[in-house]
Amino acid sequence: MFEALSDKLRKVLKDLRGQGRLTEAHIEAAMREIRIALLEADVNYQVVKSFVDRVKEKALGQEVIGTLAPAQQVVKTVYDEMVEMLGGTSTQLLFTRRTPNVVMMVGLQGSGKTTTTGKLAKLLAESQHRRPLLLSVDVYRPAARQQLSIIANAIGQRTFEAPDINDPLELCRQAVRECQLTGYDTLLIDTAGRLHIDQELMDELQQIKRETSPMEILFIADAMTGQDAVRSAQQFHEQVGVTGIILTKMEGDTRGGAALSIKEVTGQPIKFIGVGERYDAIEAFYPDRIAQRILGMGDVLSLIEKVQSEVDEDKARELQEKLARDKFSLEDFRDQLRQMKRLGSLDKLMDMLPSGLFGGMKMTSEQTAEIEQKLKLTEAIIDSMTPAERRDHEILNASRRKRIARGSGTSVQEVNQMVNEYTEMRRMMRMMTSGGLGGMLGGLGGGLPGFGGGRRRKATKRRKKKKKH
Ligand SMILES: Nc1nc2c(ncn2[C@@H]2O[C@H](COP(=O)(O)OP(=O)(O)O)[C@@H](O)[C@H]2O)c(=O)[nH]1
Ligand SMILES: [Mg+2]
Repeated sequence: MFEALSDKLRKVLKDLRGQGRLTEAHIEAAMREIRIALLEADVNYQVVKSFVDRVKEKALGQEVIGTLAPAQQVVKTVYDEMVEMLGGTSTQLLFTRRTPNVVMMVGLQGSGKTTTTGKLAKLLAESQHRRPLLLSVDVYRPAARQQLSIIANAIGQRTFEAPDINDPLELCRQAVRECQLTGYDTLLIDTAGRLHIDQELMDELQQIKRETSPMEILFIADAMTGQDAVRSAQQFHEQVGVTGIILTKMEGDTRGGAALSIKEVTGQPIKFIGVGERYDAIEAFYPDRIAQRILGMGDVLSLIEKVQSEVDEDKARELQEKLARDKFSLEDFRDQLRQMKRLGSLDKLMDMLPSGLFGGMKMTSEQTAEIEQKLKLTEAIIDSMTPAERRDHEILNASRRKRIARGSGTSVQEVNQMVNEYTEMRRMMRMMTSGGLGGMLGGLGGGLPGFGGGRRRKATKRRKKKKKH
């Protein structure tokens, strides 16, 4: 997917990052290349134009904010705008409590409607606890209904069968009734396709829509047909009104023109992509992940890789167990601090986080410097403890604290504060032990001494909110 475009864009952005000082001319040149790369990827001309205009305006207009280098800012702008171009946030199928919720699959012949109906049924049944009934109203081709039955069989789902009925509307009526009688909560209707758009088909789809009041009308398009897919999506949308798009055969589409244009042209989001002939080859569509894939968002990905390679898996598991059993000692805490230091400066670490993470939490360089100073103090204090003290902070009485303060060149007050923050952090970390990387980063951004309590709580809350989506 997107190989050609990805190669080109990565090169442009790498060159940009290689510039010592970024001038307007550099940005202009980069934008020219990005424009060509997008057009070569078969992205709609208007979409390319507005994309390049937006990036250029932001890249040229922006001041140097915070700690991002100018080239990084341009990369980030390209990324942000690409996420927008792909649809912004990911979009789930909408379901209500009505029985059944109807999902209509529409599109041209050969686009993948029947296959995708099966894939979607499997996905909904297996990962969203829905009970789907499948219905083919493609009464024009004898093999069409049989094809859906075979697929349904293969995925362990049921089709509504009424071989004697050849009227699509009557089939819909009966299938809806069947759902109501037997408790299927989702009716997936695989509609007939044509090689080209014709009015007869559009009329039929409108009638089915009126008859079944679908929650979702999904336009299925073959991604490999590029701008043809975009054009027919637009026409179907005008005539029938679609609520979302599924692009099939994405795994074979090296250019990506349809994926990059269809949302902006039709206004409707891509909800899923088909990535193979198998019935599990369907994925929810996440604009941010796709943009990262295209741009090789090294920044984000390398951060994750870095964290993963530096933090030995076994050690992480051991740590989790300790946290769970409330055995996270000052010794472990110091290990954590050292591990963090190996990841690089806090500044660099924060830079690598995408703006979406933590709701765009950004620190000024003074703040990071302050935290880094504090981390150094913390390490010095722990260094001045005896192994027994590091294993069990409860034995830290007044005279021990005094000795530690002297040894680390700090004050008793600073030692007290550090110990308090450590116990508070222990409590916090216990609450997010199951967080994996998120928990780890949460620990980084939220649980560390040096952040005020208010900020810490806010960061945690924001992350929780994100998870719900
Ligand atoms: N490689 C690949 N093939 C697909 C995908 N989705 C559908 N197909 C194939 O496309 C062809 C047409 O699919 P079908 O569901 O019959 O299209 P319909 O005419 O719209 O119902 C079949 O050979 C499918 O196996 C996909 O995501 N990837
Ligand atoms: Mg079909």
